Amino acid sequence: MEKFDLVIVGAGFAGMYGLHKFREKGLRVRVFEAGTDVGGTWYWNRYPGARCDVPSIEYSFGFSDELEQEWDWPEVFSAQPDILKYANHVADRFGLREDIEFNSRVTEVRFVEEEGLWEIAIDQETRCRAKYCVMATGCLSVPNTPSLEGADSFEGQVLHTGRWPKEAVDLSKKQVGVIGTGSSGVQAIPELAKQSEHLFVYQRSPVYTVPANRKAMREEVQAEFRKNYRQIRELQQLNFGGVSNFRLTESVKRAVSKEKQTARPSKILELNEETLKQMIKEQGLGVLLSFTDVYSDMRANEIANQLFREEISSIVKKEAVASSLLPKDYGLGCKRQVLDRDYYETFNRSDVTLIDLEKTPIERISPKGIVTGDSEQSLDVIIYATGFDAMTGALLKSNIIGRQGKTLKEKWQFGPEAYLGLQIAGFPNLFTVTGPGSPSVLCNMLVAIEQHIDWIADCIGYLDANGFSSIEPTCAAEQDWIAHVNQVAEGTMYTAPSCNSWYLGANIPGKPRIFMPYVGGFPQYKSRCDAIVKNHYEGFVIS
Ligand code: NA7
Repeated sequence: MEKFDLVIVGAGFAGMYGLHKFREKGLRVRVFEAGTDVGGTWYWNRYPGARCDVPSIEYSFGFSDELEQEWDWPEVFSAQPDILKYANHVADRFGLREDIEFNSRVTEVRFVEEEGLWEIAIDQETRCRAKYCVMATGCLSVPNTPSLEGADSFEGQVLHTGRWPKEAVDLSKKQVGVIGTGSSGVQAIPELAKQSEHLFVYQRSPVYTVPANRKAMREEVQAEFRKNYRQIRELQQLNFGGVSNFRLTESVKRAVSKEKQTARPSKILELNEETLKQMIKEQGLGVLLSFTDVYSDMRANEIANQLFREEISSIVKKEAVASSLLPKDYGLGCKRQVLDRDYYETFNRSDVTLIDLEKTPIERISPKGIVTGDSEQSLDVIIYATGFDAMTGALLKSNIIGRQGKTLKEKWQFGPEAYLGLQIAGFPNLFTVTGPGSPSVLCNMLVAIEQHIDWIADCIGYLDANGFSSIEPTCAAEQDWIAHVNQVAEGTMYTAPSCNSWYLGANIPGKPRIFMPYVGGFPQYKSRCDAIVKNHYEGFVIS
């Protein structure tokens, strides 16, 4: 059986950077990836309209000056094909593919206690062993396909946004149904409407979405970024969500230097309705997201929600459709913010029909289409834009078995228990990248990934340099950390009783309702990780 120093599961951005970093440290590394190429999220999510909701400059690696200097982004917010191109460039530039096995799904990760090694099974056949195992399996990588009665009987084509085919999908002259109006649905719907003969949108919960920045990257802006990358990366480290807001910072500086300019008010409760409406008119709906009290004060939240609803009602021409599109049962800030391009305008098209599942739920899928209430809609294609088993899905699906044969599924039956989202008690030398309990999805993922990989690399370096063979957290440290994660999430919009989000696991029937990411902010999290190291890996058992 082949033996490595370290195995990485997944060749998305976390696995790619991990491979580069651990190899640099002199380790013999092997990566296993289920897809046929690198890119993770950006490999699988090829649906029309797929795009990143973090600016291109921020959503890029900061570990290599050369990489930064040689890469240009065509748009301020990147589309999926451009991010995938970047991932491929990184793989080529750093010669990553030679240590990645593609088409290789990890089906079991078992700790062989007598040997102190991890044994990794690929496609239930080949096995290899490694001292360290790094799960770089992503936070949103296991698609959620709801079990709807009769789903298998459908005779047309079935697609999922999170598993979109590589080959072109021809929707022209097709009656297409799309289920789901989260980020993926909202991004895809305007494009699907253009491509299909008629689009039927099956909406269970309306969404709060604001127009995305659609600007092309100007040469002088790219040049400014290129000159200031070090400062950008430093600012990212200091920002709550791992974004530098570099140009914003510059323009704020310029604004402040002009004596007459005053800083933008930070609280919605400080402004009257007329002023707010004027601000929306001038700066767009997104301005509502910039007030801090919208996320912490229910009154402020409802003012923003109401202004949002009024604005949408003015875009959507048919009153009944507008009314269905307005979220009423939960507030802004509960779910991950969605950005769109012409989402609401799409519902003014005559070839788009909204089916409000709150009024007429899906009864079943028939061989010919979707049955809601008494009516059956004939369809050629059904597209599931129904999200993911987030944060824990991919880890649990990998069948991880720790000390004394205890499975991760058993350990996490009441919700994920991990220390810093990096390690799990009972699973020595196994690391999770952006695992539950870390800022992960509440942070710029690339910043979160680099911090985790660097931390793991330093940790392994420390173990190897000092002749230690194993590290794992204590149960007490794990419990304390989880208590802290819950405590900082309490009282935020994320955990409001009316909120049902994938952050809470609420999108998957039977999944324990627990707020999974760390909401205390990236800088606070990072300084905690660093302090723990300084304190001789406080909370970990090293042997
Ligand atoms: P999301 O945000 O989980 O959205 C999934 C959508 O699918 C949402 O509208 C769900 O309605 C809907 N859904 C889920 N199950 C069903 C069933 N059974 N029937 C009808 N509708 C259903 O996933 P996305 O892929 O859009 O986005 C995930 C993240 O990826 C996003 O936040 C970005 O970070 C990138 P619900 O709201 O649960 O009522």
